[in-house]
Amino acid sequence: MELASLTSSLLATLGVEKERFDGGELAVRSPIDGSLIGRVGATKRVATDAAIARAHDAFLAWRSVPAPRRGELVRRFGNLLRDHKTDLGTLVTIETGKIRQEGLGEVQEMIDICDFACGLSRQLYGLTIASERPGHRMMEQWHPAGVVGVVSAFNFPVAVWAWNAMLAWVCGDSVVWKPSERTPLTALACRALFERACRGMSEAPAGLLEVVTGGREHAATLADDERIAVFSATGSCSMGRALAPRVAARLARSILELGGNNAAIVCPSADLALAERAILFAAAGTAGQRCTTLRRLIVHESIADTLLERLRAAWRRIPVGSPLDASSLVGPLIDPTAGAAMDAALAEAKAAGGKVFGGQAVIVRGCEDACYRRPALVEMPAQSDIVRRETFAPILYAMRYASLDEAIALHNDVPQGLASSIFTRDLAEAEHFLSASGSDCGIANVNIGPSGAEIGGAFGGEKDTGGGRESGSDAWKGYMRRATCTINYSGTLPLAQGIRFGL
Ligand code: UN1
Repeated sequence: MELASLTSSLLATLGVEKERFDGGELAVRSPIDGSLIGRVGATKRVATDAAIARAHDAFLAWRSVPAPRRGELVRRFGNLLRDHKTDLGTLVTIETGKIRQEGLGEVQEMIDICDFACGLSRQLYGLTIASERPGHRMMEQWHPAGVVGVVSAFNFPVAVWAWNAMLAWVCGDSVVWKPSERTPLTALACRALFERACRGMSEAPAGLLEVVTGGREHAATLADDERIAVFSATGSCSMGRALAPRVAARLARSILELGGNNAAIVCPSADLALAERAILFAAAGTAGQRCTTLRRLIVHESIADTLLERLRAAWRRIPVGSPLDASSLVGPLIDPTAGAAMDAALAEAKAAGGKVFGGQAVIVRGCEDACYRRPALVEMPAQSDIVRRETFAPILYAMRYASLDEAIALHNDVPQGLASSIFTRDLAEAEHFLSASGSDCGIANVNIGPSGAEIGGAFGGEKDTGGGRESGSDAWKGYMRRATCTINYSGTLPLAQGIRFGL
């Protein structure tokens, strides 16, 4: 079936009306074959303003609905995702080009965060704190923050939005979502499913989810708007650099999840068969287009020849092809610009003394207008500028080390600080890597690759990655405001710090 008709039948099943993805000014193309799969309207400035106003009104009502009832809405949404996992997962594949397994995995990640958020809706705990004054009690309360603006990227078009939106909703917030202009169709599908979840739940006000479609200027509008209390953005470091100062200028809160330049250190004691499998998934999976993709390999010199030979053998066998074909492990890059960026990075690596293996363009029959590349493995003499930059493509740079201190120094010597891993069977090496003087990333793993995190942990990273935390653990606190409350039941008025003040 043609991708356009497959897309429209999936959208119809998911409840999206035809006029929403037909006839608008934004052309949506599938990276699978470059064909047109929809036309979405760009939200006008006045309509964006009205959407934020509706979201703000929704917040004013929603904040007083008991949190477990808010969790019930998220539970309903999660059940609809279960019912439509295959449809939405296929749409993710068509719109992003990720393979079917990963499209389904992305929807599973949404279902998981729904479960997590639903449980969380009964656990938005505050502390009780010992007061220094007699007859006083101190406590913390967590209250809804307001409207959460979510700007999401093409590579995880729905899961990362779900990390934000599910927490926001159970926390009593409303959401205005600006999806990537490359992936608005999956966003429309999520909105349709969410509207279905809201039906039959009288407490759910209209405006809990507003979707605005468009480009950078739409993201900037959200960043600038006083009514957006929390601005959560996922994307490149340059996008973060452009938007974060605008949010800071109005003293509002940002949650930033920006670029990664994730590395793995492979130690002499590592289980090489396990490391090889982990490296393959982390470096080549999602065609190298995860923020957590493995981009740098730091291998002990005693095992480097063996491991790199094994990896070259694996790289030679990676099936590149249409992501709808069950035998493909690597699908297309998002667009020709991404392919050109990959080619330019490989040329720069070569000029810096790199030995490039793979990376060639692949012509997939019937998909000649798309951009397929073989994953590249590049042995580098040093961590040169190109290695220190994030190229959003399947390029793995390999370097050698002699001492673990040297490896960790190399590991941390990049601007980004998202995900990291070490492969070792030596406990002391593993602990050193996880310690304060080890990996400087927000995610540090032992004997698994840097990508494919579970939703239960807080997700995000340091340095140019932006410092934000989303998803599990106590990331929910970023979507609420904290009130420190002191209650005096003593009948007298002792002042803190023993101050005496009175006539
Ligand atoms: C991203 O690429 O922005 O850990 C998110 C992972 C996924 C999420 C990636 N769970 O790779």
